[in-house]
Amino acid sequence: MTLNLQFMILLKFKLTPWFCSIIGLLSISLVGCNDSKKSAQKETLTVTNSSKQYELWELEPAPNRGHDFADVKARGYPYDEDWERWSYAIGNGTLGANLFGRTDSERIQLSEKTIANGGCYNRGGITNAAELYLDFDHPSVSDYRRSLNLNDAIATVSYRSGETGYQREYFASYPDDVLVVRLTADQLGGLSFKVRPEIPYLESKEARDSKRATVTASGETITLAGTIDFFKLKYEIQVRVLQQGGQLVTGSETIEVVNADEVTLLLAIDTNYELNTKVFSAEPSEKLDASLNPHERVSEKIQKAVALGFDQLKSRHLADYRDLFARVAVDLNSQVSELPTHQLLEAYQNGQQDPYLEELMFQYGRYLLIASSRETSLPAHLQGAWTQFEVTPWTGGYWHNINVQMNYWGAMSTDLAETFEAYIRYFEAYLPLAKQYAQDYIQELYPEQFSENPEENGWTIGNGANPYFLPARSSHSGPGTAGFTTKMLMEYYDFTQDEGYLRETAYPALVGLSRFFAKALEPTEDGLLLMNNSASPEMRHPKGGDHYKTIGTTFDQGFVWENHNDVLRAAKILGETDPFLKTVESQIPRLDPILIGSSGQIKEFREEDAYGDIGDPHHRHISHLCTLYPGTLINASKPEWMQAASKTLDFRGNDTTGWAMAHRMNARARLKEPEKAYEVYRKLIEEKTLPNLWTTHPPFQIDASLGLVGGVAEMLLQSHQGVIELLPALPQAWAESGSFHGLVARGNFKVSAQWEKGKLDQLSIKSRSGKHCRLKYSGLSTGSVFDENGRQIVFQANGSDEISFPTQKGMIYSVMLTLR
Ligand code: FUC
Repeated sequence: MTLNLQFMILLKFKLTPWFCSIIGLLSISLVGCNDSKKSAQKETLTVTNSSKQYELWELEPAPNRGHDFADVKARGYPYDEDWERWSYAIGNGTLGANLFGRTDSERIQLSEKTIANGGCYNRGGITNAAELYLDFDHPSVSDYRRSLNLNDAIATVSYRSGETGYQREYFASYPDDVLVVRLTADQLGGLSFKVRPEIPYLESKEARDSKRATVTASGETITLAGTIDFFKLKYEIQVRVLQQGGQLVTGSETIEVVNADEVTLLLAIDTNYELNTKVFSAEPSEKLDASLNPHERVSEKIQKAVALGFDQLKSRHLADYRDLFARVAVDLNSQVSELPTHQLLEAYQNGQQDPYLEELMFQYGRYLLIASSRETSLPAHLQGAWTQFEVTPWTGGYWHNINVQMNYWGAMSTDLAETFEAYIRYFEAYLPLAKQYAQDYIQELYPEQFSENPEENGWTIGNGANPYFLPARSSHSGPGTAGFTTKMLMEYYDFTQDEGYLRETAYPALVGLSRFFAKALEPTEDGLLLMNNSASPEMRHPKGGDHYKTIGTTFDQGFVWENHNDVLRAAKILGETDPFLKTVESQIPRLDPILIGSSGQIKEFREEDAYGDIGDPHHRHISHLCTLYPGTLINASKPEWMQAASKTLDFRGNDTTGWAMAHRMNARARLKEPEKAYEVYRKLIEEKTLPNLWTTHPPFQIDASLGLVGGVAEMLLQSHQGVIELLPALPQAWAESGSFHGLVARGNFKVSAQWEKGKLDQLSIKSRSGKHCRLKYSGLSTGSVFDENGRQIVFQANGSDEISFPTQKGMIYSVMLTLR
């Protein structure tokens, strides 16, 4: 375990003797505030990480009935139900694979984030890279089991056919950028199968999606080389077959393994895509470097992997992955289930309260985030890192009116900030074009505000981006969409406290956006500043029809408020004194971002009176509550807004799509409504979760799976108001006892806690950046604080529930709260 949880704060609340006996460890005599160092150490309880195993597993292979073309009209795409519901996804941020675990013909469906055709909007969309079949021809087997282990990011298959036992292991290595499949049999010479790749969708009906490809086998290698016309994309996939014992029979497109003892398959993918500004700004046919051939890069990856060999590949994969995954544990007092995953889900859907599944979904979300977004990859897209579609719904792109942000809602708080670096790289690459869009916008609409110095017009973006395309505006999501994006950039700083990043990336991004906003806001007669071309994402006119465009929606005004305030905060940290900051300061009081309507609701539109006057009252988006979550404008210091937000959520209801439930869950957690947060979490699992635990919009989208990670964390720990609040939204269902380990609070504090009967009884905090620590929990100020050397720390109390004290980087502090 890599957790650094040696340091802790031990809290003892107003424990009654019966409570002490229940929690056993605390049944020793309680110490007073002035007790000695020795007593403090003696009483300090060690919070350790649990090593609970999280696994998806089944006793049957995934079915593979292929695409259903019958209802293409209704859905708009052929539906590969078995892929979506039953296959297991592995990935390394760049390459993704869906595993079926079959014994007749195993299907490994491959994805790579830059393999794109014209897509549904003629501006690029990811498409299925290839299918790799392993023909075993084992039609009847026994003792079958397939699994996806989340602790190790390794999938397995095992079964018996005749006299022989077979095993497979699959993983997608980030350090070595290869997919590895290891096949063994318990009898020497027992392994015979054919490796047979297929390039799907070569017969596209649409010219924009057309592609050409060849499959050639030679010696131990099969090479798939293709071109997709739309972006003149070149891609290559190599499969290397390494066998021990037996022999290989190489055909023109296949390799047959005959009577081997064991086999390792290595697979690498690459394309001529390079993430840079040109890939967004150039014409489709000019975006990529035609002289670049991925062949060299793929061959190099394979050669390196061959040189390392299976054992090293596996240990390098495990070291890389475990370092991320094992940082956080959440125990909701559950037992590892003995049911295959689909039965576990069915039992839950039938009303069984099983905290194991609730933990599993949380850890699965963290797994999927690591598998779909890494430091050097593109960000996680609408389907994470996976697609089997020829034309992926919504291009499988980066939807900026909530979806791409939601992908990272759990990244910082569950100590996976590295995964967000993918978005930072992406942002830096598209920023020059986003600046051009701001210039165009201001020049066209506010020529009097236009500045000859391009930096002074800032930047802006629209909604539906992808690795090749950045939209300037959206027909249904207002300019606040860019503020939704900078919120993520600021959060990365708030959690990591990386000042270099704040200075070089986040602050310029925030200032740039505030500059754009400052020019685009229109003064009203009553002295307000309102955003024109404003929309509340995807809301339509009262009687249906077109998207509703107006002035000053809560979404747009709210994100201007958030960005303007974050700029000032960042400037203060960095000691920036740009005179433009005065403009920002003067605009904030004129934004009037929150209005309460006659139904007691947070208005979505200024012209709305009662709830539901405009648009769909049960719309999936709750854009007018984005300043509650992920923003901070609606917070506990404004109880009337909190109440109105709660009412608004009640009106909106939970009958909605997958990701929309995840937003409601986070919003309810922020409102400190534990039962309502839990209710919608349950509903997301019951109604929008598939047997492979992917969540669905529908269709399958990754956002809810990743958004719920943030939701669970938000129920256990909050820090958006400058104070670390413990167990702010702990529902009855989790209250009996439980713990979390390694969640991160803003200020870069690593926090672990344990509770019993709804009350905190252990808390450990490591200060990773040496910032001032503010803690909040009922009765906290009657306690004492000790550092890791047992030295008592003087803290300041703010009322009975809040304390604050300076910390030293790397130091651990313990607080003891005593019986009085
Ligand atoms: C947003 C949502 C849709 C869908 C799409 C990909 O625009 O409103 O429901 O999730 O993104």
